Amino acid sequence: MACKRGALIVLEGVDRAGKTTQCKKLLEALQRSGRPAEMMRFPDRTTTIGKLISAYLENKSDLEDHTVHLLFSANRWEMVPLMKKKLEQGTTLVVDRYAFSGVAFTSAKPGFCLDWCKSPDVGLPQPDLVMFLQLSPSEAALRGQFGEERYEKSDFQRAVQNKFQQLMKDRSVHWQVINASQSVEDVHKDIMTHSLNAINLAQNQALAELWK
Ligand code: Z5A
Repeated sequence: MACKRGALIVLEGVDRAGKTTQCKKLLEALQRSGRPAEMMRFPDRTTTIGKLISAYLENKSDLEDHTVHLLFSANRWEMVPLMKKKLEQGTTLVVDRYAFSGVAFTSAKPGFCLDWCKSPDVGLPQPDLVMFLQLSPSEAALRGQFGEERYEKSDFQRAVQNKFQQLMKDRSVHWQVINASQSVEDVHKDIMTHSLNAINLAQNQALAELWK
């Protein structure tokens, strides 16, 4: 490796757990401390595939369930060359949702198993750290009503939470559960500590492939 690589850091969690708030704070803190860092989010709604996904989430179009699952995965794969380039250049990537959301949301639908849902994402860049922002449904409710998008319903979100719990049993992924019911600042402190450790460790490790 010509230079020390950046770390791939993912934030996952249920609706309103604070993922976007914390990704932005982590990005700012890393940049302030002089560490090269950029943020990405999935779905990335700016691409052609992302626009199809966005219309589906906004209930402006209907897509068959397998089809939309594969589109979410394709939306990650289309970013892989850029992700690898940035990581190799030493830039840490802070990512708002990744393949774990893909699997948790689709496998919460009737007729889908975890293994089928994981298969299109096998081989994606393996995150160095996945922080799961844990928040109970009652605490999430205090943060406002659900929006208008397709998956924003409490029964479905509970099923998604169960699927995340199943995914977190997999020791091949470096999971860290974060108590997201703390104040924004306290959550940030926890996230910063774990992220700095991951950045230090990643520097001397090759990037692995997810679920391989
Ligand atoms: N999806 C999928 O099906 N398959 C896939 O492969 C992928 C995704 C990648 C994308 O939504 C949808 O696509 C998502 C999963 C599915 N569906 N759902 N539901 P999105 O990415 O566009 O939006 P989101 O991820 O659903 O956002 P969110 O979960 O609603 O929010 P968040 O990012 O976790 O939280 P936030 O926006 O940072 O904060 C929410 C509110 O809480 C806000 O008012 C904050 O000011 C407040 N907040 C944040 N932190 C705190 C603390 N600590 N205390 C008090 N209040 C707080």
